[in-house]
Amino acid sequence: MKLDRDMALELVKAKLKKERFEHTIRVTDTAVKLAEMYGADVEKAERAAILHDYAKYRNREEMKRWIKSDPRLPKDLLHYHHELWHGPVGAVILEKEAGLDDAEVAGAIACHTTGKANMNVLDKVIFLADYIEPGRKFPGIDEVRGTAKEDLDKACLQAAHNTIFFLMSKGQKVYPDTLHNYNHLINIITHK
Ligand code: DGI
Ligand code: FE
Ligand code: FE
Repeated sequence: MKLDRDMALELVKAKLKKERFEHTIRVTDTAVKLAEMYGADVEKAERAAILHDYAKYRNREEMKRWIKSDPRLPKDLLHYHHELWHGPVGAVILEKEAGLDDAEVAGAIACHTTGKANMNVLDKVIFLADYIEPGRKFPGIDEVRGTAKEDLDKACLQAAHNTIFFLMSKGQKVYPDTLHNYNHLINIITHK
């Protein structure tokens, strides 16, 4: 079974609350624009954006079971905030439950919350679209939106920086991939 655009929309509409579905549509519009600007596969960006929060409202115990049982899911997730689980778990259950058979789309969904070192252009588009979609009101967001028009790496770096800053200000743990993403983007930008 191939998961086409309309099927993907139906699928998430059934799983998400109204506001979350509206966020998903805004992320999708933003991701398509970014993909066109930065040369990512537009259809894959659209599909990944539609599906990125598919597992957002999954039962926490169920997600825990997936993390424990699926060899592809990093076990260290269990030691970090459950908010981080819906991306990696979503990627796996979309393959098992919904016939998603595109590793690049699944990969972008998996890392959309934290980022990771060495993201490809599709990963970056989804990571950034989720951060800058027009409904977001984070501190410093307008600067990131401006940068997103000029430099994808720099905009991702600003988003990662802001998220780490926010987590530290609240005394929260930072997941290693969140830091790996930040460090990797610093390297890219200093060598440009
Ligand atoms: O699912 P969304 O709400 O659309 O957005 P998201 O998937 O980016 O999740 C957002 C939350 O994830 C936000 O509250 C910040 C948080 N987050 C991102 N990186 C980390 C993190 N939380 C912790 N505890 N650690 C991280 O490294
Ligand atoms: Fe998310
Ligand atoms: Fe999201």
